Parts: sequence; C-alpha cells; structure tokens
Amino acid sequence: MSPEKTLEAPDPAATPTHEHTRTGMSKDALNRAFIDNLFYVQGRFREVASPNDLYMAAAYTVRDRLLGRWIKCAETYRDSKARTVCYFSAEFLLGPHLLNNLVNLGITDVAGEAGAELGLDLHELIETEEEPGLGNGGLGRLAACYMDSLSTVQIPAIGYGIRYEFGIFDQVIEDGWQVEKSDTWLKNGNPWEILRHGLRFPVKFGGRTEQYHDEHGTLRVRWLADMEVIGVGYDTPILGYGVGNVSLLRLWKSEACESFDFQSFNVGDYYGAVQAKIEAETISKVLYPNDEPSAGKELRLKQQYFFVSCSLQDMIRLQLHTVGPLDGLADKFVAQLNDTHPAIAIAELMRLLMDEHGMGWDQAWGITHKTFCYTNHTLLPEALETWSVRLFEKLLPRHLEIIYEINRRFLDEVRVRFLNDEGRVARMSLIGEEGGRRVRMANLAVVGSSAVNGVAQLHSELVKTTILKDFYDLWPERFHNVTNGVTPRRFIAVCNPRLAALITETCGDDRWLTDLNCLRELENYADDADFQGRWRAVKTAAKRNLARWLTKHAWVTVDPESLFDVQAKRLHEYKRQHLNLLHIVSLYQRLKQDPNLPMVPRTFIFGAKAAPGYHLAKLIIKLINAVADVINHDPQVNDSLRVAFMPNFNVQNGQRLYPAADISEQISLAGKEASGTGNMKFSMNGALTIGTLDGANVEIREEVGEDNFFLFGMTAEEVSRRQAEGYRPWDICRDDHELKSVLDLITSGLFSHGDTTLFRPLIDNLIHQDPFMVLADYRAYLDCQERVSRAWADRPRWERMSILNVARMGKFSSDRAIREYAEKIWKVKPLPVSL
Ligand code: F58
Repeated sequence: MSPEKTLEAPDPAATPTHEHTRTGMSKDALNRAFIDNLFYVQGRFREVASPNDLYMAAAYTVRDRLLGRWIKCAETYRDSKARTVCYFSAEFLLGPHLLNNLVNLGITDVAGEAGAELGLDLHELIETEEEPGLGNGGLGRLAACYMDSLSTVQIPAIGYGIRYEFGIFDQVIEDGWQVEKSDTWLKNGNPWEILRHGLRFPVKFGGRTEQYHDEHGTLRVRWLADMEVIGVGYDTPILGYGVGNVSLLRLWKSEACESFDFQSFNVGDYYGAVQAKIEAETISKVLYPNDEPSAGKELRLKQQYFFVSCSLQDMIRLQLHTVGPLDGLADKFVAQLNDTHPAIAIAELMRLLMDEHGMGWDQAWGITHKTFCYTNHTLLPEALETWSVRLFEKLLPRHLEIIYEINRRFLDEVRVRFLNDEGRVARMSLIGEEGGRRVRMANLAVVGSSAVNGVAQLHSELVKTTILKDFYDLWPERFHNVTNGVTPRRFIAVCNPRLAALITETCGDDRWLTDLNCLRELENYADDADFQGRWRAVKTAAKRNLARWLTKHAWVTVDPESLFDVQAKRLHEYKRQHLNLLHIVSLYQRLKQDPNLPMVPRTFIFGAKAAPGYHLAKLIIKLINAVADVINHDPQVNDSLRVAFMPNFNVQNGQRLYPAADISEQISLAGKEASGTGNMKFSMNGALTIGTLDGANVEIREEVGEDNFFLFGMTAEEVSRRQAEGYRPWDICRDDHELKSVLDLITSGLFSHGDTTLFRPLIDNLIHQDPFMVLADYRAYLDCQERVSRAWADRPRWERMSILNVARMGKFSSDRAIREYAEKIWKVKPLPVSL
C-alpha cells in the first residue's frame, strides 16, 4: 500500500490507531501518549525511567485529555452571560489527582489495560503521587469536594486560593510521639498545574494613606504602601464526572516585585534586595496549621489579604475584558467566603472599586454586599477570628479606614433599629474592645455579605441563637443552612472500587454516581442473604487491604475478621479521641480482670494529626500509641483487642480507611462539631456510626433511621444546661468505680514504663476541668459500645444495617449541597457543556 493511499483512505477497522495521541481514549492512543510524554516531557526512555518519571508521563497523558475539555468549557463559559461562582478559600485539600481524574474521565479500566501492555502497574503509578495537602482538615476538604461538584453539576466556577509551597506537615510517629516533617509536595514537579506567566497582580502592604482631589475635584484616598509583592496564578483543571464541564482552580504564588529589586540594587543595597525577595516569597511558603495561637500571626493576615486581593483583581480583569462595565460585577460573579479567612475581601473590593476604579461609597457598597456570601464553620469561641487593630494599621491601613467607615454606617443602622441598646451595639461592632481593640472578622463577614450559612441543621440553628444571634435579630432573612456533603466519586468510586462495582451491578447502571439518591435501590436487597454475603465480602477485602498497609506502615498486625472500629479526623479535645481511649482501657482492664470474659474481637484504629503547638493533643497521640504498645504486646488480651495508629492521616490514607471501617466514631461533645464530613464518608462505605447528636450526625441518623445508628450522650441543650449548673467532673469520677480505676491505671505508669507524671496533665485536665465533658458521657458511651458488640454478633442484622446506611446516604452528596447553594444562595443555574 502506498503512503498516498493510506492518507486518502484510512482503514476503518484500524480507527483506534488514528485517534489523536493527546485526546484519544483508546488503549492504543493512551499508550502512544504515555511513551510520547515520557520521551518529550520527561526526556526519558523506559529502561532508565524512575517511578516518578513513569508517574509524570501517566499524569501528563491524563492531563492532555482534560485540557481539550477545559478549553471548550472555558469558551462556553466566556461566551455566556451566566453568573460564575468564585469560591474563596485559604485551603483546598485536594488529595491525589491521577485516579480521580481517570474515574471522572471514565477511563480507569482502559488505562489499566494500557499500562499492563507496557508492563506497568497502574496501581503503583497511582501510589507514587504526592498529594497536594493544601488544607488542615474538614474545611479544606469541603472546598475540594465542592469544586468537584461544581463541575459535575455544571455550574461555572473558579476556586481561588493559595499555592502553598509546603502544605500540611507530614506526620511520623517516633517513640509514640507525633513528629512533624515538612511537606515537600512540589519537589518532583506538579503535572496538574499550569503556570500563567501573564497573570500577575501587584499586592501592597504597609505604609500610609493620604487624601487628594482627582481631576473632577472629588476627594479621594490613595494608599502609599511601603511593600509590594506580585501574585502569580497557577491553574489546575477540576473535571466533573461524565460531563464536559471543567472548573478552574486558580492558586496564587507570591513573588518579589522586580522594580523593588532593582531599586535596592541600584543604590547598591544588594542584601536589602535579596531580603525583600525572601520576604515576598515567604507569603505563600507554608500553610498555617490550625490551633496555633492567633496572636502575632502577621504572616497569616498577609496570606489572607494576598490571595483575596489577587483574586478580586482577577475577577475585575475578567469583568472588564469579557463582560462589560464594573457596575455589573455582582451580576457576573458571586464570591463565597469559606469561613472568615478571606473576609478581608469585603474591604478590599470596596478599596478597589473606590480608590482604583473611582466609584462612590454607595455604589461600591451595593456591589460588594451583593457579591459576597459567608459560610461559618465553627461555634468554638476561640476559633472565631479577630485581628488586632494595631496589626491592621501596620499592614493594611487603608482597609482599616474602610472597616471603620463600614462600622460607623452599620452601627447607625443598629441604633435606629434597637433604640437605647448600647450593649447590643458593642456586641455587634466590627471592633471588639475586650483585651485590646480587635477587628472581628465574623462580624465583618456578616455585615458585608448578602447570605450567611451554617454547615448542618443543628449548627445553623446554633449560629442563629448563639454567636450571631444579634445579627439574626437584625437580618433574619440573611441566614440559611446548607448541610455539608462529600463527593461520591472520590469517596466511593475512587476509594472503594469493589463497592462501586457491586452498587452499579445492583442498581443496573452507574447513575448513582451523579444522583446518589439512586442508592435507595439497595434497600430492596438489605435482607437478601446472597447479597449480604457479597456485601460482607467487599468489606472484608477492604479490611484485608488496610491490614496489609498497617503491617507495612504502622508495624501492627490486625485480624480482618475482627470488628474495625475507626476514628479518623484532626486531633482535638472537642472531638474526644480520649473518650474512645477510655473505652479501650476499660475493655483492657475488664479482660485483665477476667481473661475468659466473652468479648467481640475488636481492632481500634486511629488516624489524627495534632497542631504542632497543641500540647494536650500531642499527649493524646502519645497515649494512644502507649496503650497500643501495651495491649498489642499482651498475649492475654491481644486475641480480642488490638490498637493501631495510622501515621499521617491525609486524603490518600483516609481513602484506605473509609472502605475498611465497620464502626465510625463520631463522638464529639454535642454542639461543638459544626458538621463533620468524615461521618458521611464512613457511612457511605458501609460503616455504622456510633455518635452523639452533633453536627450532621443528627441528619445522618434521621436519614438512615434510628435503628441503624448507635446514639449516645448528652444533647447540645443538656450540655448547656449542665455547664450552666456548674459541671463537676470529679463527682462523676468519684461515683463511677470503673472510670476511676481506668484513670488511675493511666496515671499508674503502666502505659509509660513506670513514669507516673507523663499523662498527668491529661488526667488532671479531665478530673478538674474536662472542658468537653468526656467523663459526663463516659458511661453512656460504654453502654452504647456494648450495644455495638451485640449487634456485631448478629451478622445478618449487622449487614442489613450496613446496607441501609449506604442506601440512605443520598442526601450527603456534595452535588446536593452545591445545588442548594446554587438555588438558595448564589442564584445561579447550570450551564451544561457537552462532551
Ligand atoms: C471544619 N472546620 C469543622 N476548620 O470543624 C467541621 O465540623 C466541618 O464539617 C468542616 O469544617 C466543613 O464545614 C475546619 O476544618 C479548620 O480546619 C480551620 C483551618 C484554619 C484555621 C482554623 C481551623
């Protein structure tokens, strides 16, 4: 056959080989792409390629396929008048991209086959990826789930945040203690991002302001800053499942501003120039771990201002270039503030509109107020953000002036509405006077937003009746609830392929992945013995996987036939990992006292990072490991009890836990956990919850039915009442013999090689203060755990409960949450982009 002939008449049977190397979805096209990328991007051939080279080639192969969709989607969005959601978040805890993108592209199987043909194990490639851990926990992961759902639900969206060079620290356990290692996730390159050289915005800090008259004689303010940095944009495409919609995640990196370099350089101050460069680059260097004392975190305020300023300048650029005049900004964009961390955006948009674009106050305020919406994620008073006025004055003098003016106008409104109520005025002021003057970011966020929401029904009610009550009295129509959700793509399909396959087979197709209510179909099989057998086999296989991983990485052997009882979340006293521990030590003690005591064999598994400066949390990690060490090495009990601490709980490791859990521990003190999202991830994978009536547990229980949920503990109301009456933990300890002996056992030195002082701070804290009422719920918790053990002994009943939990999880898809935001809060409609 001549070459001309081939060109003229391609053989139809050979079509796959003619698929485009960068976009084709066939095995052949994927293989060609992989080899091309290995050669042309990594500059390697197979024989010398490192595991990272192979991973990078695979990642670029997948990214190529995202880009085609991304460009088409960007064109559709640009040409439409649709309102775009800008999700402002200091954290996006994305987790690994590769498998998630394969799943969303629908090419996991063919990619596996393609790899096999080249002698590559796709699973190994996937495990090579260093996850971008650009978040602390729930709040950051929620932002990532919402990006996934915004694409899948086909709503035009941009996520704006910070491209931290170092994300959340890596945790290693040494001698039972947490040790933090820096997270160098970028060291091997990040194939998923695209640097936008052209997207550079100046951000100023410090200096002073001055008034002047513009060319029309209008009085204006200019900000004479004494430092300027540049924010550079890095874009990551976030693909929806089975759709052509791709959202944009735009993260900002800080760089030194060249002109400043040269200025110093010209006057011979070389070191001064280098210093300025270092200072500028520091801004996006590292993610702040939570629970660090807020005093003096100048860099944190810089980070917040840095990313919102870049993002707002970008939105204004988009508006002016592609849409029209600035007065239409709020019609084109809505900006969701993920907690108060980006709330300085309210003052910054006012500044940009007035000082840079010449608008008057009223028009600028109209636009600003319409643009922003605020989500609250916490009721803990110590977590409500405030910044000292002095720091504001130093870093953001113009913004402080604007905040004062917002406050002046706002407090006038309060005084008119509530005559002679200066107490209320003081509570609602944007400036708090107690303990030095401080800017209250939550108050600023509420005043500057058109909608405010909590993240679960109970939490949203408590927001209205406690921390933001005064604001609710003033503007009740502004307050909403949107219960959190999680993406079933990552948290079922990616992490639990066996379960996904069983569901798809049972439901007849994979529609459940985008309409999670379809899982209801599983109810029909809840009592079917055959189906129960298959259900159990899926769970056991996941438990075997986890057991293998724990042997290798946590040096503990566990029995996959035992009940896996898992608590995985950030370590915090309010989440009460120590309540779980008291139960474990109680069981240990019972077994030691009566080695023949019948007991359901259990494996307790923990995963938790503590903030580096949170000493009591770190001591709880040490105690978990100390208890594990004694129990796992005690032959008298270790057939019935095992304890494992999974090091470095992150998204990837979470994905190993959720499918393998039989019991999910959601045991926070009622009223403290705003929502929780781990509770949903476990439940979606067939774990039963033992939990308090806190956060979204309340709604999970409502959905799955009270018979299928292990409830214990005080309600939020009982907690408040008891605290108001004067809570005395010592009395509980005195009256509960078992509890007392458990606390004594911990202080006896049994778990600390005879050291009776090591765990004293924790035990003293429980006996004398117990701020999260661990002792008050101890007995109810132990009783409830006995109910768990009895249920486990009746396996058909257990499998039925597990199946019903999954079947009734429809509500907790982040797609539902995003649809609610779209309708109630953002007033946006889907804009489908076909494949
Ligand atoms: C979490 N907050 C809530 N904050 O605790 C949890 O109940 C909720 O489900 C989740 O948000 C999503 O709504 C949370 O994760 C942080 O990590 C902050 C990061 C920045 C510093 C202060 C804590």
